[in-house]
Amino acid sequence: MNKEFTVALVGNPNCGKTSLFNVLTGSRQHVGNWPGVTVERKEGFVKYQEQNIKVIDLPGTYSFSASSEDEVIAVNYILQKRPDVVVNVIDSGNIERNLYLTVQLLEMNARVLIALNMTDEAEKRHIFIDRNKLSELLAVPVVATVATRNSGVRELISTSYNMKDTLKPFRLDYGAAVNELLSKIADILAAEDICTEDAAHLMAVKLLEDDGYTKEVVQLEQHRQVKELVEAGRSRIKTDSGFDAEIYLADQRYQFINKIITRCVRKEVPPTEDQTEKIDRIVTNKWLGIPFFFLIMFLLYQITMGFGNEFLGGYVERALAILGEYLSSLMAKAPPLAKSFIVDAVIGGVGSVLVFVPLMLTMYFLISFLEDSGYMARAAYVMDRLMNAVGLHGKTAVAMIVGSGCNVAGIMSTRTLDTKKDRMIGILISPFISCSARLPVYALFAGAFFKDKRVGFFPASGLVFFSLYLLGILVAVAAGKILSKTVFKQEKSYFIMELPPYRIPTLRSLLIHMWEKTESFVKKAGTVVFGMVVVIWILSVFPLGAEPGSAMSFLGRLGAFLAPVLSPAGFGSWEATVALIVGVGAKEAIVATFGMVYATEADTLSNILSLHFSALSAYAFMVMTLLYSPCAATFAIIRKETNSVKWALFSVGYSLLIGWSAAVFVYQAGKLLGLQ
Ligand SMILES: Nc1nc2c(ncn2[C@@H]2O[C@H](COP(=O)(O)OP(=O)(O)OP(=O)(O)O)[C@@H](O)[C@H]2O)c(=O)[nH]1
Ligand SMILES: [Mg+2]
Repeated sequence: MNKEFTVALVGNPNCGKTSLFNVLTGSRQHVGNWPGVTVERKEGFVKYQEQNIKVIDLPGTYSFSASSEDEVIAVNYILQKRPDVVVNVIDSGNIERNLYLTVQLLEMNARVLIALNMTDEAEKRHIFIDRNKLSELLAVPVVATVATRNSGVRELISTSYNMKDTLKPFRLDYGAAVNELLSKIADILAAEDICTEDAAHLMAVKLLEDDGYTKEVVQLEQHRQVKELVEAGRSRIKTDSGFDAEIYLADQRYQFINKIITRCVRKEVPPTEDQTEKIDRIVTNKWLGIPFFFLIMFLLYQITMGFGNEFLGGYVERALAILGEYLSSLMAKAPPLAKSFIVDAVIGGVGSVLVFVPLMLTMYFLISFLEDSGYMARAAYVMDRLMNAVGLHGKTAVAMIVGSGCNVAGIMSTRTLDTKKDRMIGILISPFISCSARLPVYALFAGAFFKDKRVGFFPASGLVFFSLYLLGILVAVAAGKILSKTVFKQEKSYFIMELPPYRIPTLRSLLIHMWEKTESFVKKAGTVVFGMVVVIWILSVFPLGAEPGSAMSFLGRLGAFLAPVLSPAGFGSWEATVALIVGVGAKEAIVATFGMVYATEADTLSNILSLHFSALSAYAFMVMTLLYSPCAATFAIIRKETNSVKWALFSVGYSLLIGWSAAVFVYQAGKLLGLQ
């Protein structure tokens, strides 16, 4: 069998790598119109002439000076794994900046193929690139692509495959003296196996630039001879050119790029201001930006609740009720235990979670729209000011927005943060963000207590959602502020986020994203949540002799034992206690647990809940659900990303404390104010 042929997609953030990866391999990886969507390496396959070609999607990077975790993943892969072909994806509208990475790829002897992506957009902006000329000047093949329209993609793969035997070395001319010095350093790096022969030249350039990441990779401190050469070289450049070496080298690189650009790019300046700038004058406006962001999130929750849950969800609820009745009539003569399993655990437990599928569909459709249109990047940009005011890094805002889908994704997105301090804070505060798995809990209670109530034009339930979302952000920001003043004291780092042009999302990509997320919600309900429901169902029917599902069952006794702790928050019943315990596994399971312990054939769950809670204690319960503990999946990712069980446990401990205190505060303050 032939050795596997590997093609890696490499390029600046947000240039369309994942879009190309998806059309090439038929995958459904997350695509979004903001830099930093992909933070992990992904693999897929494409068949070409009976050969399976492995395609690798990587996080975006601007250069080989990786500073954040996601960039390190990309750069390490290219340096160490040596894919057969590097497909350098370029955003044609920003070719100058994108070529900066290209030059470095060429300097490390990678077998480069350029994919000039987004040519549609470039043309709309009157930017025309002569790709034959570009190919000639850089001596690499160039293919024009439009990933979103699947154009040029076959050519991309056939060209990659057919260039497997050609590789021409590339050397940028930095001036005779520097060239000589670079060869000298590179020779030692290769001879002493400090890095691979191919990477040696680029590493030498980067060392002269005093690049921190490269110094770490080649362990410069341990190689005296190289270190001395580098230091001597840097001071020589300084004396000869009058500039620091990094400035001199970057300048040479840009001069080279500019020469290329003048020969193969034609820009006709568009006569009018483009759409993006017009929209941004309002959306990123100093005064209007933040209110606009909150308005968007407010509307998001209104639509999710009003249209998704109450309108669409109503149909699903009725359909499931009919199915439930049918199943229980089928089971009428079955043994009581079997009947209880079907009615309580399956229909009551898992069924009560599935009612929220329309809510998920709506919410993810809207979130995808915000991501794909380019608004997400603006949200981070405007929130940066707010974040900075409390000493947090602006990109933390991305974690907060992504986290409102799922906290695990939010935590993963902190990989784009540059310093360890910012990253740790981002990770530790992400679990406070109200994720979509909490929505079913809010929706259940809102259905019981705030249904059909309106505040002005808006459904009260939507306001409840929004208030919890705001509370999540508030607590996250406050916790971040405290952590940055106490545990993680360090100097401030700066936020740079490129604002991509607005793009009209393709319906296909919105539907795929919406479906992917909802599918995983349904799968989770059928597996993890179902598993938990089975366990608590067993605990609820034993010991034999005690009435199943009563306070005397094992489950009831466990709940009753811990319930007094929760009494000050207004929900000290064994059922609520058990639900919260189970919810540590997955927040949706809170709904499933109520569905199971309160299951009856006669009445809806909402109606039964209104017998056990007041509107005030229901709200306190929602606050608790929001804040009290990261779920099991979030715990696991905190452990993995911080590489420490201690920090993961810390996050559980401090959020339990915060969640409990907040719930007690809400309930007690509410009572004092005479609320019920
Ligand atoms: N008009 C147009 N849009 C494109 C094209 N390719 C990608 N896009 C859009 O560009 C945005 C970024 O696409 P991604 O595939 O997520 O980019 P990426 O390079 O993987 O980004 P990161 O993972 O953040 O580095 C998305 O909104 C895509 O829909 C293209 O050829 N034309
Ligand atoms: Mg990507």
